[in-house]
Amino acid sequence: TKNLEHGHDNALAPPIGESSKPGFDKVTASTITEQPGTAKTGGPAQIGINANIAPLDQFKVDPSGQRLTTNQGVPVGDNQNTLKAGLRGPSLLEDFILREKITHFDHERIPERVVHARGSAAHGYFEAYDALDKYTCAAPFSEKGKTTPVFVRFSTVAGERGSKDTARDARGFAVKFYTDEGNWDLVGNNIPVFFIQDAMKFPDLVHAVKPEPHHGMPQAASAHDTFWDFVSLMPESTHMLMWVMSDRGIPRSYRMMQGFGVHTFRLVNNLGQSVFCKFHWKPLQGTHSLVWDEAVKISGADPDYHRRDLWEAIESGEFPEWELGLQIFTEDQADSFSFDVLDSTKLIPEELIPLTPVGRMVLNRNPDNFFAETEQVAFCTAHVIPGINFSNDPLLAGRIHSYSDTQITRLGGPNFHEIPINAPVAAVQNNQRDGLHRQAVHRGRVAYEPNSLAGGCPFQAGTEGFVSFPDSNAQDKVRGKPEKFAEHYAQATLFYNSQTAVEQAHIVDGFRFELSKVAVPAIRERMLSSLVNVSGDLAERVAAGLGMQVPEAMPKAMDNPQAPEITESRALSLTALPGLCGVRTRQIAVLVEEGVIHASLASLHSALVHAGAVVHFIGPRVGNFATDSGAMVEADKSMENAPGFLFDALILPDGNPAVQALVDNPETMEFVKDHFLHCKTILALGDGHRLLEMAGIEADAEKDPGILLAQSADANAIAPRFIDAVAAHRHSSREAG
Ligand code: HDE
Repeated sequence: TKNLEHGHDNALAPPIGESSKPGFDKVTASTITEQPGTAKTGGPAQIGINANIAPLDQFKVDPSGQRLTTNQGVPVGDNQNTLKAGLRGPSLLEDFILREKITHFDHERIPERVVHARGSAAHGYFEAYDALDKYTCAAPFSEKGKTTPVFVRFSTVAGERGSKDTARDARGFAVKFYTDEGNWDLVGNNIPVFFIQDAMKFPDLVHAVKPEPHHGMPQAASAHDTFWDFVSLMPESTHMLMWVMSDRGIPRSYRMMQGFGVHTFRLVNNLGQSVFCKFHWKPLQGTHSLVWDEAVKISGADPDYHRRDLWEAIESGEFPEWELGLQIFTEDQADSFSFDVLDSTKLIPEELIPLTPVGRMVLNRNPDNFFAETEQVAFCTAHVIPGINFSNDPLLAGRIHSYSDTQITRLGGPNFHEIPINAPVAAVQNNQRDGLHRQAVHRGRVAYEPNSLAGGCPFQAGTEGFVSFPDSNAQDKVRGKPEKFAEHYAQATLFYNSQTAVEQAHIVDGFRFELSKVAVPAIRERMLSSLVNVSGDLAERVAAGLGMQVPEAMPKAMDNPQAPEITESRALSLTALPGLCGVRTRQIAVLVEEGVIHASLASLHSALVHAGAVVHFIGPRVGNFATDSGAMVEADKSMENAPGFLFDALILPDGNPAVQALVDNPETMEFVKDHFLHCKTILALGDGHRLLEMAGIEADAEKDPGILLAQSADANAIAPRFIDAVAAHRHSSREAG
């Protein structure tokens, strides 16, 4: 079973009664309420069992102890040799075994997603803190403690399926809730705003950012002419550009990103009353990012960096967790804002509408099969359930069409909802029939409604069915935009002004790098003229980095916009969410060589593992090294196969012969220097100080709390300080000067 395979007794089920929310009552059972015996579930949900497991289990294939067969179940005796007319004779057309095998192989690939092709996913559950029936009748929020199974896929946007994980890009954050009222997909990003206001522009945006069509370059990168040509002509994209050029564009981990539904949605309660709502996921692990040099290097050494991180965390039982918060607001409030809530290039500052925490999501199980689950999962913004409605955001409108449409090509027909990962836990009953790859075997002769021959079944659900909120809005048909959509800069400025000095410097670096890759000077200049409208400081610094003069500001679409409500918002800085997980899952490199002092490494190892960090011994090669005590320490990675920038922190060991051997190894200095350059914590023990000195790194605890020195004898005492320093993620004071 999956349990045994992963070695975790609790890998399948949500941990009963565990909650990060103080004062939150213990949950005693899944409250998923499917009907007994539905085709999909085969029975009622069991206590503590993620209700999406049993249905998927029906389709799992386990070859252990089984003989090889063709797809028709015919046993295959020889899987090595083609059928031939004589040993040296021609192969025979008759060989149906060869032909079936090759034919299947020839068709193994399906089209990749036109955007968000590169991604990784996991199973888990959502648990409601409280009943939210005041605002919505949506199933996941119907009872305190209710759990709803989820499948979540994270992705980059621009790169192709095999592209690197650490590209500068927005990240997809798509959540499929398998609720007892049908599937609800919250298809969000790690950035709360978008590049464009209207779906009409989406194909243009994507064509501009994807590899240029004549030569197919660059891969998974926005740093090229067509992207900047387009966005510099679309000032509405400026706010989103600020986010993507910031550290949000290079997350440390999928587990350390926020998620946002982006659009304004509607919640509707049982009385038919509605409020507006924005969805926010906040990671318990904190929001953390890479630095650009690190991201570039990682993309070479480990293009699967984020995929591996998510997989390993879940395999090791470190289940990533997010809190769902809602910004709930009325139409009157919406009307009073200086921006339009139907404009997806704008966010609602949390100072205006604070978040209401409504539940938590835990990812506790890796997929069994990447293709069957992660590749074939089909998210769709049209997948809503009673209690969740759309707003009139014109970007959302296009999405409601696009997602199910794109699956018809990608998944080969209109029956993709029957693929196990997409099938709802709630029973499906309707008169839709046939089509490519139909799995269901519908009984009877009735596939129409009204009917008398089947007793009128399936019957309309009436008031229990999905009701679209009767948004009264009778106006003339028009192609155009509401007035406030014409204001393009206030929130870009708000974002810039809300960042720390280091974050601002990274935004400058992001723009400078990307624009330096733009070959046409007029595009660089046009973009700079747009940045002048965001911040004079930003424009000057980017211009200086490009060796250009700051041009005249780009004329604005709106001369006298309503003044913004606030000029700074703390929540927009990554530092606002430092996380609650300390060093859990942080990757620590400990350099080893023949003769390292064993005792200090052993005590640090035990303190770090106890705190939840993942410790790797790294040598010039993998394998065993004898320590001073005669005990062996095994290097599980080498400096060649796992360069320094893949780790969160570094320990330099004590022991003269070991340090001398490390000095003599040509890769050591780069390993140490990258940790320093990327503002990571380094602890040097005893003789290991020499390695720091050789790398030109000065230890000054006042100036840089990320460089620690200790003698071997003090390893125990230094451990808590080291752990605190690693938990700080990065020591940016080093970068500042
Ligand atoms: Fe998507 N988007 N999108 N998008 N999007 C797709 O659907 C689209 C937008 C997002 O892990 C596609 O199944 C249009 C905003 C995610 O499988 C496609 C518009 C946001 C994923 C599509 C947008 C997103 C997609 C490609 C503007 C954040 C990956 C393959 C009108 C709120 C889901 C697919 C997964 C995927 C269309 C804009 C998020 C083509 C037309 C805004 C996370 O249907």
